[in-house]
Amino acid sequence: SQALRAMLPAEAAELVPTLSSLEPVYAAGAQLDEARLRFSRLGDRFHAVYGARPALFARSPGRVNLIGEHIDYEGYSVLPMAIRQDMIVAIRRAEGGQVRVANVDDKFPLCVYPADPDKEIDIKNHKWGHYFMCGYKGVYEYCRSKGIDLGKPVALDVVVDGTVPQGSGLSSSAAFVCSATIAIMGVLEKNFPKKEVAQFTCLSERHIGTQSGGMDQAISIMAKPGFAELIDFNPIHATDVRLPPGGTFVIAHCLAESKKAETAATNYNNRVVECRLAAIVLAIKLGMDTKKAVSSVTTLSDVEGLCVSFAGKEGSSDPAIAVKKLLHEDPYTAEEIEKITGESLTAVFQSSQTSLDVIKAAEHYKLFQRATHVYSEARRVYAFRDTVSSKLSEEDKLKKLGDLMNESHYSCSVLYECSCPELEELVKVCRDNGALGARLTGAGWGGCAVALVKEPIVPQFILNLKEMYYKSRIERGVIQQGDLGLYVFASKPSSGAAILTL
Ligand code: NG1
Ligand code: MG
Repeated sequence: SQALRAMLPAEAAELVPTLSSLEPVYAAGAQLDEARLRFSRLGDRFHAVYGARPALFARSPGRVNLIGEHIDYEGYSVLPMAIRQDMIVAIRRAEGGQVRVANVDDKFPLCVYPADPDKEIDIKNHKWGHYFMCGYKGVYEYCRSKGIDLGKPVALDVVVDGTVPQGSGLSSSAAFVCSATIAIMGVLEKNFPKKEVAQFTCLSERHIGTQSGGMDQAISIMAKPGFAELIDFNPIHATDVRLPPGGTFVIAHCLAESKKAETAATNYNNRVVECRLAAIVLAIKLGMDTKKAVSSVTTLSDVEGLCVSFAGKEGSSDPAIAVKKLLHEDPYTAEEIEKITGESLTAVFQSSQTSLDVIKAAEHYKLFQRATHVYSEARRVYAFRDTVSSKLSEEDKLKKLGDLMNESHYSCSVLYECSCPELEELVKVCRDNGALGARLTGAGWGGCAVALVKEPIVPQFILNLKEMYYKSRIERGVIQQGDLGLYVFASKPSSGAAILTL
């Protein structure tokens, strides 16, 4: 049915919208007024830097993942919604041979790159502008793969203005890569189906060195105002999910920044490698030929079928049963895994430098814990969606959704170990103050929590968070009082990416 859906012509062909006003993008009232001011300032700043007006703008939002953490790269569906915080880009074709990327915020110095899509990104020397170049490389790679000739690589002048807090788990990175991508498409006068853009921007962002899944780019490109989206992969597909009106999602930053690009080898990419190894070991334990397992199994979803058959013998359909019976809880050493697979780990991962970096840094591999998280989290996503569309009362729905979020957090924290002390404290403060559920969101190791809160208590809830979590941090100078609104806010599902000819 996924293949059939992918062929529905109308949906498959839906392009990234090109809009001539901000009305369809931002909610009328204060949000729209604020956006108008931001775009006009961005245009002025562009003029101040480059001495001319931008040819066009592009905008792509950040997102909050409601449930389904660290499973997109394992092939499982996730359930995020776009937020109003976004990245806006002003751009024009430039003279010369450079891509110049400036920021309205002086904290981010001008980055200059050769206009060469084949040049690798210098990930060892991280710079904020690298994300733009991920988008740049990605557009050229995609067009090349489609046989589209873009001619001589285009030089660009760019200024960006982002409101998605960085390292927050709200995907400032994908908002940047996606807005860069569609801005470049706009300049090149090319447009492509949203699904294709969602797919190739995921590959684009991997140039930064994280082996990310496709959730963030998919929601940033495909979001619709008023809906969260259930995102399926292979092929990418988004299903609208209308959330129960009585609940609001409050997003709160724990104020520990998650430096994902810099810590990839021990955190994010480490988990991707552990999942791959868990999948290979499971496949072998379930009878697959070792050579075949090593060469063909890449994700836990690849072996779900085998796990489910195994569970069937136990009278269950839960793939986690196979994990429980066939993997041990003690961490695996490299030697033990090599004995099972008959291959050295360096041989298994020879084609991926970022994976080799992981192996070099890893002491051991927690295959049982990571696999248990992934299979259980995948099921919670569907339980969440089913709860939303169930016949339960509003009250019971919200309670069930909150429970699922709490279970997700527990699994992230205990089995996937992607939380941190600040997130643990913040999640507890949320629950103590009436949240129906609260969990870390995004990659973790810092960044934000998301809490489901009954609409009428939202203002009081936020006040309590300020008092119990942020006050002492303001006193210690971690953040400034005036910036609090950037770190804790309620969010409605916002719209997806657009090219803007204002
Ligand atoms: P954040 O931390 O928001 O960048 C990352 C990945 C997602 C997903 C989540 C964990 C990138 C671009 N995004 O999100 O694909 O795996 O972690 O669920 O790396
Ligand atoms: Mg990111």
